Amino acid sequence: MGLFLPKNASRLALKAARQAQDERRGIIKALSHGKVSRRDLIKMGLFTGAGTLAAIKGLHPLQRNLLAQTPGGPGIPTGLPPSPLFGATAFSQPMPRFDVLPRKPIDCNAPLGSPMMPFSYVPTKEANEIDRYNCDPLLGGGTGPVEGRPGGPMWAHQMWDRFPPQVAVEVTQQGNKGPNTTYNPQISQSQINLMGIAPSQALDLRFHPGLPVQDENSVWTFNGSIPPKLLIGRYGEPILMRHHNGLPADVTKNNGFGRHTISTHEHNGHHGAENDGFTGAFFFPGQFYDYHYPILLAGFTSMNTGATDRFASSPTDAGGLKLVPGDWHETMSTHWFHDHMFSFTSQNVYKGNAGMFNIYSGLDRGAEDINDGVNLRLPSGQASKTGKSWGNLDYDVNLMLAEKAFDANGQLAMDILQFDGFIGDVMTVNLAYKPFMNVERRKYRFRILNASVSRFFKLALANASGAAQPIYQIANDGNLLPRAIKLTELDEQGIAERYDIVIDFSKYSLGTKLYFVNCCEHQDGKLPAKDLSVAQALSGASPDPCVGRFMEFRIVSNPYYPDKSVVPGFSETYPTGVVPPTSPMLIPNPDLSQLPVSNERTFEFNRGANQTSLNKDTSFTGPWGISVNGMGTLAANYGRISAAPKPGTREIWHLNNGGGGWDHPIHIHFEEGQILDRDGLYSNVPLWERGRKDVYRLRAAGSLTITMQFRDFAGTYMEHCHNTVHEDNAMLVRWDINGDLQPLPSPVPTPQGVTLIDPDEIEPGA
Ligand SMILES: [Cu+2]
Repeated sequence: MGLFLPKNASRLALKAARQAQDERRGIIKALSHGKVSRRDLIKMGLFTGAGTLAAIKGLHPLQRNLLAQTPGGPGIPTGLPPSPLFGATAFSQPMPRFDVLPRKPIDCNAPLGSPMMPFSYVPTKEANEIDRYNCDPLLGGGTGPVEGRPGGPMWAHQMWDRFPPQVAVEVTQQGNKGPNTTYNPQISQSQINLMGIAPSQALDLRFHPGLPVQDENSVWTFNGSIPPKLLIGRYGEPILMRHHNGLPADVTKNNGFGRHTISTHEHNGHHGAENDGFTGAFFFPGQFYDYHYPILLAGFTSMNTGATDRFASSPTDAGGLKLVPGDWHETMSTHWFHDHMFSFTSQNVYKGNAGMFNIYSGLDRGAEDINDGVNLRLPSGQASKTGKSWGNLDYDVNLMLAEKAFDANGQLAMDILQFDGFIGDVMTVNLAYKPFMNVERRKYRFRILNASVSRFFKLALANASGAAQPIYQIANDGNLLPRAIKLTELDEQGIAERYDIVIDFSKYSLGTKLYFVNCCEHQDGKLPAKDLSVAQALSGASPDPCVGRFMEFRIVSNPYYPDKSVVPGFSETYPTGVVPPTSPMLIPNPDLSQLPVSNERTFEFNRGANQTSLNKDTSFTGPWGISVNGMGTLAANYGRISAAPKPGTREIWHLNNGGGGWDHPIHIHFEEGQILDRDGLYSNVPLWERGRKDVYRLRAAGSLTITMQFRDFAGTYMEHCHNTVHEDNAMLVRWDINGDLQPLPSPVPTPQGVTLIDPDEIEPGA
């Protein structure tokens, strides 16, 4: 295994690995506490100029003396001791469903203390810089604005008056504050019984009942608890999510990784840039940031502006449809939100800053028994049984995949010196180590998120004898596909990609067990080493501890009520991997063919980046970088504008992998794109990538061409690798939409307020 010694490694090898880990701890601590920078480490000779760790004994995880002792032969590097499991076994704990964040009605004109004003400070269009808080001496003392959003009109909520918040959600980023006593999965009692976790029981923050409870600063999650949090929203009902930073003011209180400043990205919301979690718009302990999510169909300023199309709609509480403006072909469903702190995203997301966001629409309304000619009736639950006309979660299940690593005490651990990518050795689903899930004999929808730092997954569903079972993929990233596709295994799933699938458990008899199997083997964090067959993955031969079964389905019950869900294109008789032309549509792609292409840009993702900026606040040096339009490969500087598409236009972007030794899942914020070719050919684009996307896996030495429109909102957005270690070191560019106005300023946040400075570079051709 690349980063982890196998469990059967010799005692000598394990001891040496632990020793090396201890020796690394000092430097990791200094780096993580900001006492030294990566730049300093290069000067000290601990890193090579390219930013990789120099091979110094005790520092390099891939020490030569360990290599020789590694079972598996020479050439397979190793380093970290395997995570202890304290006897915890696979499939011995039930899988927790997500914990749904409470929603409260809000009227921002209501006075403080009134029922329609659930916050202690009234949300404002421009950042609240009037109300002040006393900054902790560790944050420099003095006072700062209670809201950490950059001030002034440039960072005011766009279209605030047109789309005033109707729903308030309040959440706090914090360490483990003790057991969760407010767990609410918002599923029916029958499903709670089936799940086997009583919400009334106080849930300790640990990855398995047999594993240690996490220390306060080992994990930093939403509301300082597990299960992970789910935000529920629907089109045309603006949400104000107030995110409090409740992390320690003392930057050294992080148990070795994680930065106490945060910026929250709603991936991939069609929102104003002030709500996009810009990497440089982070906020400090003691502050909050108001994120305004109006939840609008892209194109709402130019298409279907009168809201006359029933397909462009949102479910009402009464079971009807509220028509909304915009293009219904842009309807989105499965999102997630996570930290985007400049150069600390990987650590913060890994530490727990990740939640999911289900967006409901007339098409995808989460009530399978409402037949109004618009609702696709995907598996979810029934309004007539639950009284909920939208957003039923009984048979619509969020799954967050992320592998972790633990130190000798069982506390969450991360090696932040792995600049090629960090992979863990303990598989979790919804932050639970290899859980099981009891299911009924009926159709279920699963919204599968890869929330890893650097690991790709490749999922198959296997029965107890190892035979692959059919899966119906219905969505890719946030978007329902044009047509469902029957598969026996999914494609590789890059970091941040979401695959929504349907599994039909009705064809299995009671007592059957099925398994999710990961077939993607990693040896390091650069790229998948190989894709295994299901049989190979199940054989136990892979040195990667995250290959093989990681989740067990137990078919334990007949349907609680008859399954009324519909999956267009669902047919047992369809062959695998094809879409018959007669197959009914889910959501056809938006038609861009009539729009002229106003610009083409090329982004090449490379190693060996230069940093041209001297601004320590906005720039970061690392081995990874991006070359724009054939110019030099540059390391991240969020004060540099690399592209500036004109509002209302369509562009073509070429995304090229500059090397064969790594893969990059490239994420472009704000707009959904369509893939025009892979390696030059549309025929190379698999069926499941022919919908809309927001993460694009390049594959080793691969390239693809995409097209997007830029519309409705303006501001400063990003494009980056979503291997978040690559992103942090420093594979990220900023792009702006700003019409003909002058270049937008860059924020430089401090606890005492945010300074706006001029962008220090504009790339030629931007
Ligand atoms: Cu990458």
